[in-house]
Amino acid sequence: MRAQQGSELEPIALSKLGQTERGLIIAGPAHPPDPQAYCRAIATLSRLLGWPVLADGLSPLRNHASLNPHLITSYDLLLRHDHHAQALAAHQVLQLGALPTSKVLRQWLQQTDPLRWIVDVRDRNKDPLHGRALAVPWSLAALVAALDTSPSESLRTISPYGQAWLERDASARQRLAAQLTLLPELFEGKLSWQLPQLLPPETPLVIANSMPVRDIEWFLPLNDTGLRPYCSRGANGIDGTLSTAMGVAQNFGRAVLLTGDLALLHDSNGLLNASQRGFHLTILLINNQGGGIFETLPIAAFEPPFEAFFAMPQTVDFAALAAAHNVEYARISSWLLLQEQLATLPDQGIRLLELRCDRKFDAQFRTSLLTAIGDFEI
Ligand SMILES: Cc1ncc(C[n+]2csc(CCOP(=O)(O)OP(=O)(O)O)c2C)c(N)n1
Repeated sequence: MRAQQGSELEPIALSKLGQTERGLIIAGPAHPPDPQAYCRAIATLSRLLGWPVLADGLSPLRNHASLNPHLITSYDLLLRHDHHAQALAAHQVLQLGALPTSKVLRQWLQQTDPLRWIVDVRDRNKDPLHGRALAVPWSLAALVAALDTSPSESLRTISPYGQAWLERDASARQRLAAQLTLLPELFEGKLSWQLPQLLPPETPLVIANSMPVRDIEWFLPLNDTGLRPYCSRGANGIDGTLSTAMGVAQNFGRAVLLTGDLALLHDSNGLLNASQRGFHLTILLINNQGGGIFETLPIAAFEPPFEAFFAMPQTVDFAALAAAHNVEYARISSWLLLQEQLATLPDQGIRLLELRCDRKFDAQFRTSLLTAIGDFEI
């Protein structure tokens, strides 16, 4: 079934949607002009259907958590385990926009094959999984209005299936917090977990591809800071990252960029004339000396050629790079120092804050953490 732009939802779709308690809403990346209205609309959908909401790290939902009591953030960590994956299998999914990055989520959807309604006003192929998907080229507001006025729909309480998700998610989030709270190491994942506590409210946050976008999905906790996440997923390129952040900072007057070293260097000419800009940008540089993402590939066990040809460590002196462009620089060697630096953002100028991280330690720690968090019985 393909619903037509501007038409009523086809009766078959409207009557089938919500005809199961084993239903899920998946909210992917979104940059709505009014994030609160967007989060409220999804909260209404969740209540109308009685379904919980898997909230991507690139969705505003996580950062307006009190508007919706049915948000799930640990889906990737839970679905790594067969007993959760089976118990939580869905019959129907309402997918808002593109899918989140999580490979685990995508594989689980492929294996369990729920009927999916993909709500996206853009007219293009929206299902990279090529599964049982129905295109709904409607705005979120139109969908809410259609479901809200349908006589067959009334406000529901969250389903027992939804409760099962919420309980497991709460346990996983607690276990994650217990692991990360006192961790002294500058672990890359802890940065994503801590950012809402560290940044001023409503900070626009540009997130680079590679591990930053994944760490945000795995670790960014529910919060009410109104943080505004941006990421150019596109073809997942690491090109143009700094210039994109400059554009976001220009738009909002200030922004923070979370980036790896190779992504920053790919676009380091974005710093040209940086000191003359009328906005502020703080660059949070995770310098783990190369592409940490490749540490999880089988090739990482083969040395040579792993370091030289895959990880590609670089030896750039970032303090000197910053000085060359008249950019403020600070090396961040502790969480306390980072907290002090981020408590308030300057109005103007570019700042480069360098966290030197241990690529191999972080990759191993991340892998064991991601497995351990969902490793519990309910
Ligand atoms: C334009 C472009 N070139 C190459 C790649 C392949 N690639 C994906 S991730 C990555 C490494 C990124 O390293 P870094 O920015 O330091 O982040 P980390 O992996 O350490 O998180 C590369 C080269 C890409 N995605 N885009």
